[in-house]
Amino acid sequence: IPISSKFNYNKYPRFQEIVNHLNTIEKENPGVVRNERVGATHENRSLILTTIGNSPMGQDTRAVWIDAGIHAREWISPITALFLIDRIAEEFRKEPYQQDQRIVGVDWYFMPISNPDGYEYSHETDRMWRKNRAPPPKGESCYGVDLNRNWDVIGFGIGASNDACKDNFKGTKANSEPEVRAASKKLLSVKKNVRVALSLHSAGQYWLTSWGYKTQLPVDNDKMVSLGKKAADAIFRTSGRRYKVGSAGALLYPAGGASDDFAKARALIPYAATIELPGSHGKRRFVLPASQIRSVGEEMFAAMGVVAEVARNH
Ligand code: ING
Ligand code: ZN
Repeated sequence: IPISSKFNYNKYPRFQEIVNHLNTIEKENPGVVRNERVGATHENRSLILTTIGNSPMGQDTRAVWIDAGIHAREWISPITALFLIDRIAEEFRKEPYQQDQRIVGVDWYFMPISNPDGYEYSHETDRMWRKNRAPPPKGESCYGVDLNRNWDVIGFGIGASNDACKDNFKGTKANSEPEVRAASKKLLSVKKNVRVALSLHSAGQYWLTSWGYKTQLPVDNDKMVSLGKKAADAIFRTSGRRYKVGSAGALLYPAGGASDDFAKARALIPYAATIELPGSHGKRRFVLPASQIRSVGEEMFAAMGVVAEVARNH
């Protein structure tokens, strides 16, 4: 069954609609797709890990890890993860001679919506909300921690704020947030076979390799950039969009405590990157028309072929 008939990818769904569709995909792909509740948010929403693959237990099949929706207002991120889950599951359903062997040759771990409280808040109250909805620290009145500044890894605190009212508030300490605790614990538990870790954000069309916390490049920068360039080529061939490739700290701004640096420095995943998906311009840059969801999904699926191939051969 093609994905098109199953879900409306012409609008941005609410959190519950995402969860419902993940459950539908799980039901329709027994033995291939599995959803697991790996934690709960401050407002008690589920943090979901979706696993795709049919490799026998105990076999060391290479894997890819993808988190999405860490930032509330970057709506294109969770819906792209959902599209990829749909599209990858579809690939597993095909007859072997029709399958993209790169896609079905690895296991996939997705955290498709890593900040459900913030996502819902950005739908209901403040479209430009970025953080989670952590209650204010003692003696303060502002809500929310930047979940891409809270991971317990070298560089924590760099390019982040101590001020609870700022958009890049790092939290009272590393790993203070339930969303980060759940994701990082799960990544550490599956890291053995994971070769590529990606974090989906917006906006700006960048493939940003680690390090994020400093401008200096890692010793294995070349191989990470080379994957980024191959992925950017696949994207360009699919949609005509151009993504810039380079290290996050050098190309954007140094920022520590992000999920990609955690994947590389703590989970020791060889390839780590943050992908800035397309957006609009200026103040509304996180507001991408819903009519673009499918083309972003298709270009990212094309990139996933390259990612899976590298993961499998590393
Ligand atoms: N951008 C990322 C951010 O967290 C980033 C960019 C990632 C910088 C990793 C440094 C390290 O600020 C968005 N759009 O969130
Ligand atoms: Zn972001």
